[in-house]
This record gives sequence, structure tokens and C-alpha cells, in this order.
Amino acid sequence: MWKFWLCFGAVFLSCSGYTWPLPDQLSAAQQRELKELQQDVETEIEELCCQNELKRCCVEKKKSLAQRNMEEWEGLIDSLKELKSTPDEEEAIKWLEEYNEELRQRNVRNAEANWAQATNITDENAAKVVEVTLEVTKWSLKKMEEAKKFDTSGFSDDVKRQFKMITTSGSLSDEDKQRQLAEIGTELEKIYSTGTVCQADGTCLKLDPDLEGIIAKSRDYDRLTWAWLSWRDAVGPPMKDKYAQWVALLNEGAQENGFADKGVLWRGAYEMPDGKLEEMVDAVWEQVKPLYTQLHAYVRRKLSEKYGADKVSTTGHIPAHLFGNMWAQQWNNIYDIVVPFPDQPEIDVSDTMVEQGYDALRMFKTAEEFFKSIGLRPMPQTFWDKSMLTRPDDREVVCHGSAWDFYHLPGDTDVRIKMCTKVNQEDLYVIHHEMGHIEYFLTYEDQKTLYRGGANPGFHEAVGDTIALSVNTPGHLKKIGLLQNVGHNQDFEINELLKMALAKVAFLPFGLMIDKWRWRVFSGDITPDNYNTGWWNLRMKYQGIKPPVERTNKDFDPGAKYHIPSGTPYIRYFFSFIAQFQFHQALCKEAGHDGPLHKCDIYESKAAGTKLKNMLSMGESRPWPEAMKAITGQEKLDPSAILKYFEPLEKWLREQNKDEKLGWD
Ligand code: KAW
Ligand code: ZN
Repeated sequence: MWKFWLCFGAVFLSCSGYTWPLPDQLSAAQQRELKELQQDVETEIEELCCQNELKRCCVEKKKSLAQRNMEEWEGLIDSLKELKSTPDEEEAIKWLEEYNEELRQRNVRNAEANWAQATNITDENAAKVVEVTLEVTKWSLKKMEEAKKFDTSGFSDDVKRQFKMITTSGSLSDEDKQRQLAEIGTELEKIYSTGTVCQADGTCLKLDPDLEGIIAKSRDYDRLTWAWLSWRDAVGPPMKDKYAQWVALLNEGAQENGFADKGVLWRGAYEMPDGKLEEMVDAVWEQVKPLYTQLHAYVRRKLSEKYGADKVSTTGHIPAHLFGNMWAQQWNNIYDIVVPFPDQPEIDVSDTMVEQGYDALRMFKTAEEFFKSIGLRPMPQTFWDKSMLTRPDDREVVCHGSAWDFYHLPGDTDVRIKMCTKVNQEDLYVIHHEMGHIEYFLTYEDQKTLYRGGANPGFHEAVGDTIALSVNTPGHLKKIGLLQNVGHNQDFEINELLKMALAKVAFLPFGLMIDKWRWRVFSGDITPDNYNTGWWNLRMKYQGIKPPVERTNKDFDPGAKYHIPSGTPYIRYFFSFIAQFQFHQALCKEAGHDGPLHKCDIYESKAAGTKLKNMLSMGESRPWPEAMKAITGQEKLDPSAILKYFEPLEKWLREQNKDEKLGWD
């Protein structure tokens, strides 16, 4: 369309005989750009018209065309004028160039110090993290003051965007307080990552893999209660007061910079007026809640049959320790308990992976192969050399998975994953998730440092999961030799969809409530004496689950979930779990998939890969609705794709639950 429009313009330019109203206040660079544009267009016209012996067509015909398009020309010129840089803007652009390079170098140092600590938790490494954090904060504050001196009102959108990013800060000005904040942060993460639980026989258990393993595999009610409770008792209480201090300091920093509290700043990542993000996620939740309620009722019935009606009532909240997951956030580990049609072929490939001798490296290579097949980049050699793919046994590490951009310049790429991989299907899935972050890093590495980020944090979380939606189809698992038999009937399909729902639909209220809790903690609605009650009120309300034993406000159960002590916002995952189905749907269309969405596998589709790449390459340079549009054609977070995906299951669940009392109040 753009090209077509220019073509008309060129007609005017080259042949009409009118003087083209060249804008006069453009910068030299823009004049050059415009000239180039003109030349391109003229060449095109030459080819189209003049070379086809239509030279006579020029004057009269083009004159009328020119008049018709006059308005559009003026529009172009106006927009070019808007783009014009004044001397002030030229100076600002130079300042930004320097800023971006200095920021990049600081990000390198920051990543290095944090990596050292995360892969080897020691007091010395913690101290280095604190020092780097302080140095970066000091520098950012200085730069923010400099940035504020520019009057950006007449600058182009792109320059304004960068200044806005630089001047949106929640940093404390007091250095002692900055230090306190940094120290509490590393301390909280250390409590979580080094937490252990010792048994009567003297053996001590870690969260990963020991306690998580018990919760995933044990079907002994009391053993499950023990593992659930011990983890919370081990890490929660030591964190509680520190967490309250940490919140107070973060809020103080936010308020110093003119924000009501830290929650406002966190939500700011979505570039929506405050209040609108919560409105948006609430509206999405209302639309997916009926599906969740059906799944909840079905699983509750199965758990009640398994553990007895005295343990699990068929009408109320479900005890939180029975879902195969320490936080009841995903329920796929109890697929064996809830499987609708047990006689259908197996769809969990964990055992097969072990039998086939998979190890962490092979799992990562399997994931990389998929990304490459759609035209995304292979992992660079340094990735394989420097990543931490399994838990080392000679030191303490942060086992919770993460992906790292070391902000090197293109050509010298340094990106890594840190993960304590176990050989099972769930971790194969997490590997795709983490590698999705890496592919995003690689695809936007040419962007300015400020734009080396996701369109919003939820986009970053959704990339690998989108790919995993293809990988986890039985069709694909068969292709890569992990499944022998794939059923082709409705019963098999229901099994398949239910397994996915245990991972994807079950997660939604959890993904929503975590930051509802933190937003209220930041706003002061939930105070330290009510941390735990506030937490469980939300868990009960949204997830329909309850603690297996009584809890009090001396406990600090939020601290038992990694993202609380690590201070990582969580609404990104809720966003991602909705958006990834939109992405999947769009890419499947691009790949020419025909048939139900849950059967689509975009493996080897370069068309799908290109579509994805185009979106990823934008990084954080534009507001997220534009990135959403680039991949899906629409600008909104929209649950219709996830609902479509699970439509056959929802119908089946409704039938199963027709005599159940739905819900839990
Ligand atoms: C989940 C997501 C995908 C698939 C399965 C899943 N199960 C559960 C989740 C949600 C969430 C969780 O475990 O509760 N997933 C994660 O935390 C995966 C870890 C992460 O890749 O998201 C990681 C979290 C993190 C953030 C900041 C510091 C340390 C860890 N995020 C990143 O590594 C990351 C990297 C670049 C940009 C943005 C995030
Ligand atoms: Zn992630």
C-alpha cells in the first residue's frame, strides 16, 4: 500500500511539471532520505511507464493524478516535518547514542555479577552484586537528571520514547537505603535458593529436585502434607520481616519519583493508563473462568475419589497439596489420577525420554532443532560453553530456570540459560520456554540497548511457550520419536486436551492472583500483619483451593514461591498464557494449517518463522499493541484463541459435570 501510494506521488514528482513542495525545515539526513525516496520512486515509474513506450503519458495524465494525490502528498510532508530534527534534537540523539552504549556496558557488568552469584551463591559474590547494583543506580540517577534537561516536546516519537524510558525510575536517592534494598534482595533470594528441609532420619532435602519430586509423584496424603508444609515452614518465616522492609524501600523509591507506589511502576511496563491493565486482565479472566470452573469441578471429583470425601469435598475448595505441584499452579503431574480414558495410548513421554537415554544436552539440542526448523537462529557456540544446564553438586546455585542476555554487540553474542534440568517432559517444555527468551534476545540484538527487551514482559514469556504448543502435540512427539502410538479418535483427543488444560488453564487464576496480592501489598491494602491471610483469600477466591492445614499470619506462604523473594513481577505469565494461543493461532494460519488448533505443529514452516521473527525483531521499540498486530493482525489481548483451542474439551467437561455443583463458595 505504501509503495503504491508513493508511486502516485512520483508521477507528480517526475512528470507533472509542478514544483514539488519540498519541505524546507528538514535536517540534512532527512533531506537525504527524501531524495533517496524520490529516486527510488522515479526509477520505479520509469520501469512501469516510460520504458513501456508510454512517454507521452507523462504530462496531462499525470497532472490529474498529481492533483488527486495532492492531499496525500501534503500528508507525507507534514509527517516528515514532524520527523524533522531541530539542533536540539540532533544533540539529544547524540546524547542518546552515548547513553545506549554506556547502558549496554553497564548491563554487561550487571549480568556478569548476577550470573556469578546465581551459579555460585557465596557472600563474596553477593557483595559484588550489591556493588554493581549501586554503581548502576548511581549512574542511572545521574543520567536521569541530565535527560530531564532536554525539552522533548518537539522531538520525534522514537526520541521521546527513549527519554521516557530513561526518566521513568523508582530509584532511591539515599545511598544507604539503596544498599539496604540491594542487600535485602540478595538475602531473600538466598533464603529461597538454599532452603532445605531435614527429616527425622537426618537426611536433608532441597526444593529442586527433592521436595518438588515428592509433591509430583507421591500419592500418600500425609507425605504430601509433610512436603508441602515443611517447604513453607523452612523458607517463609525467615523472609517475612525482610520482605516487609523490602516493600517499604521499594515504595519509598517509587514515591520519591512521584509514583503512588511500586505497583504503579511495575504495571507501567504495559504502557497503559494505571488501572487499565488490571481492568484488562480481569475482563480476560471473566471470559476464561467458566472453562477453569469446569476443569476445577472435574479434577475435584477425581481427587475426591482418590483421597476420599473426608479429605476432598466435592463441593468446596480443594486442598492445595494434591495437584502434583508445590504451588498448585499447574496440575499436569496428576494426569494419571484424572485421565479421562486410561485405555488410550500414553501421551506422557517422560519414561520414553529416560529409556532413550536423553540427557540435558540432548533435550536442549532437540529444542534448538525446532527453532532452527522455522528459520530462527541456532544457539551460538558460547551458549553451549557457558550455560549451566544441570545442577552442579559442588556449590549452591539458584535452580529456578532463567535466560540471560549479556548485552554483547552483534557478532560477539553471549546469551546463556541457567537451569537444573531433569529428564522429563515438563523440563523439555521449560527448555523451550527458556530458549524462547534466547531467540528473542538474538532477534532484537541489533536494536538500541533501551529497546533490547520484549514488547512487554508477557511477550518475552510467550515466545518459547508458543513453540512448545507445537512441540507438545502428539503428532510432533511422534515425529521426533518420543511417541509410538497416536490415537485418532475423540477419546484420545480428550486425553490430549485435558493434559494441556492441566498445564495451561489451571495456571490462569494462579498467574492472576500473585500480582493481585503484590499490587495490594504495594498499595498498602494488604499490610504485613495480613500478608498470609491476604494471600490465602486470593488463592481461595481465584483458584478455589485452600491450605491443607491451618495457616496464620506468622506464616509467610508467598515466600515459598520463587518470584516473591526474587522480586519478579508475575502478571507477565498470565498475559503470556493467553497471548501464546493468539500467537499459535496466527502462526498456524501462516503455516497453512488446516484443522483443529490443538493439532497444529508449525515445525519447518519458514512462513510462520518469518512472521514470528518480524515481531521479535521490534524488541521494545514500539508499544505492545503494535507488536501484537504485527503477529496476529489485532491489537488486543484476546482469550478467544485459548477458548477455541479447548472448545472440544469444554464441551466434554460440561457433560461430565452436569450433576456437579460448580464453584466453591
Ligand atoms: C511456566 C512458564 C512456562 C512454562 C511452564 C511454566 N510453569 C510455570 C510457569 C511460570 C513461571 C513459574 O515457574 O512460575 N515460569 C518461570 O518462572 C520460568 C523462568 C523465567 O524464564 O520466566 C525467568 C524468571 C526470572 C526472571 C527474572 C530473574 C530470574 C528469573 N525469566 C527470565 O529468565 C527472563 C529472561 C529475559 C527476559 C525476561 C525474563
Ligand atoms: Zn520465562
